[in-house]
Amino acid sequence: MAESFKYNGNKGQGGELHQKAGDDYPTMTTAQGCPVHDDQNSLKAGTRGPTTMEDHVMREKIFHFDHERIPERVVHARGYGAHGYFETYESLSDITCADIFQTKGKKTPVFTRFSTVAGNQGSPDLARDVRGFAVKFYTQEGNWDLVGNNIPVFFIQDAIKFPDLIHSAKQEPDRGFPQAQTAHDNFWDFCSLSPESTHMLMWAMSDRAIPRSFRFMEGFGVHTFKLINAKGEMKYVKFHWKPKQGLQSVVWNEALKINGADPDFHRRDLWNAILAGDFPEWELGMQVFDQEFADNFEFDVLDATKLIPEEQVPVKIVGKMVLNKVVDNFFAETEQVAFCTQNIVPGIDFTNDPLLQGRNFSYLDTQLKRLGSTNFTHLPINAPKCPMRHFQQDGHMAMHNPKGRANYEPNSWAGDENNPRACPEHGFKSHHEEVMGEKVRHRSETFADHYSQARQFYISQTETEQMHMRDAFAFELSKVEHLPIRERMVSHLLNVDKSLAEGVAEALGLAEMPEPAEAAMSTRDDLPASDALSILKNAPQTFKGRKLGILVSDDLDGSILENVTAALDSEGAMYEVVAPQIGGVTCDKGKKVDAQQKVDGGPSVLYDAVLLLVSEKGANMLAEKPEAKDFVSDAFAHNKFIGYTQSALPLIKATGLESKMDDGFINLENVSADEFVGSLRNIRFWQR
Ligand code: HDE
Repeated sequence: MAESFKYNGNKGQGGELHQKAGDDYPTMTTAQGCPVHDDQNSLKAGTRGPTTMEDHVMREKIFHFDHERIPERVVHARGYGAHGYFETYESLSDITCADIFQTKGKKTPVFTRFSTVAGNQGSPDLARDVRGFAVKFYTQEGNWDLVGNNIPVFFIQDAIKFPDLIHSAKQEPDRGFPQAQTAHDNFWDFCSLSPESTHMLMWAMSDRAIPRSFRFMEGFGVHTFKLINAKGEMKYVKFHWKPKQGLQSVVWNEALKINGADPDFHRRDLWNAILAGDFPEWELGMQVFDQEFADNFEFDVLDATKLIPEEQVPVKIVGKMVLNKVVDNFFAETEQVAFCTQNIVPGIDFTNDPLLQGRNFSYLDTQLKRLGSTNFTHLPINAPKCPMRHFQQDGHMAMHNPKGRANYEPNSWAGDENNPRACPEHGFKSHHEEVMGEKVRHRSETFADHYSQARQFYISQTETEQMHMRDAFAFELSKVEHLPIRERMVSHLLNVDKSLAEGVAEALGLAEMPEPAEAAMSTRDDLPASDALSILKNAPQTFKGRKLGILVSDDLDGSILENVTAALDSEGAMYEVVAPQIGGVTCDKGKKVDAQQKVDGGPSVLYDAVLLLVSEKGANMLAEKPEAKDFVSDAFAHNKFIGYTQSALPLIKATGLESKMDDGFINLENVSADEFVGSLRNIRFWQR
């Protein structure tokens, strides 16, 4: 007798016992649980006859397939999520009664989704774009969603402009392109007509918009929020995420090539790091300030196009987030997760930032469209992990259906677990704030300075970063076909920094310099540089979590390979062997070396640094291969460190770089493997 098998997929009532389909496979069933005997042939009248209507197996299979897609997110469609936890460093009970911040060492589960903004779901990861950084904390007093970005300011000051901003950034409506890029007329038309976007444009044209990976970027709550303590006292707060891995970006030419070589570069990176046990961590920081600071600050703290420099209000580190588990199912978790800015918990509250207020409407609304039912909160990824009792009921796909008679309030059916009441002591209380004023459609005068912080951001960058920004503006505007838009944009840049504007104008070949844009307020030149705004000034000084690409051939020097890989292991770094053929090579000691990539599938843009470990014969052979020459010349052009041995010189020569070999080329015959890995801690050789 065949042994019985317990089907462990959809758990129906009463359990399902089917006979096992084979030693290793359970029996396939329909969604109704009916065992299927053949799912590769439809039911036909005769082997060559028409398919019958009664084929419930086929009809159900195709019906379900036809409805697999749900609307993608209108923005942030392309994203990648992971699970983890947040750990509180110290009790913050003096400033907030939020459950997660009460006890030192408390761990709260989280789900985090990173995303690009403009591209559709299948767009490449390395688009020049803002990155979403959304965290759902499953706290003991409800879900708190900190739905942030990797840039601390935003393009617009009022939510009513959001549909216009996004329409302008996404594909143009007549032609349906370009995809996942802002280098087109509509975007720059909108921005150049909305001077409030200038500060954010500085960030978007900086290296922040082409991060090396999600693991190497900061996150920001952007808006000013409120913290409320048990006594009802209020402080303002801005939230920051600081990657313990350090900050790192790629260069633009590299980004373009990564998009071709591996459009999933960022999601693959996160997946691989977590599976390798190299769990990425971010520390949560708070800039906490009071009403007096807000009243005296140069800008309005309700204006999301402004930040507060860390030098003015230091970031207090309050805990860390560790992402340590990839999803089991992309759709169920990453796609169905529904972030809502209005998911807030006692101890945290909103401010009147008009962008935040609009977001509070938009997120709930969009989830209904996307997930199709008010019951999206019943999906495991969205459901709170604390008790949840209310009288909301029914609706499509209701999964949370309490027993009992009480479904209204007030009622007199006491003593029932499913008969909750509001709790005056512990319930969420909005911070009391006096609000009065005329009903107006006016932008506050305090929001009027659009250029001063843009200038502050620019002067805070290193020369290399400033050059990247000039190039980015020039690249994007070069794709704008309508010349007045280019000029209008340069006229705004003139209000930010003259040399930036001139550099961009020159790269665009503008015949004449336009007049500076008319400004509601003139640019302040008294705001000092803020080092915290630069990536390179805060370089990580570690190669941990980074990856070396090792280009090999037969007869490579096996002892160097062994020493370098051992040094990388002790640094906590990764490597991949790139060989002329995927079967790998044999080293000079006769040992087999496995390859993870074939040279045309593993270009150097996928690595943080490269090592050319080839025999002379191998170098001569690779010198004939364009993809091997690109491996070297791209690494050079992208300011990467290039390790080599004398025998690699024929390949280097073939790329024309022999006369340009600088200190970024490191000869492994002259330095130890540890010293080589030590140099890699500088990440890039920017002097080049
Ligand atoms: Fe969003 N935004 N947003 N946004 N946003 C969405 O919600 C919206 C803004 C951000 O991984 C949508 O579930 C408005 C700022 C992230 O699932 C939508 C305004 C910041 C994500 C929406 C903004 C963000 C979204 C689309 C102007 C940084 C992805 C799908 C007032 C602080 C979350 C969805 C995820 C997603 C509306 C501006 C961050 C339509 C109206 C500022 C990280 O509701």
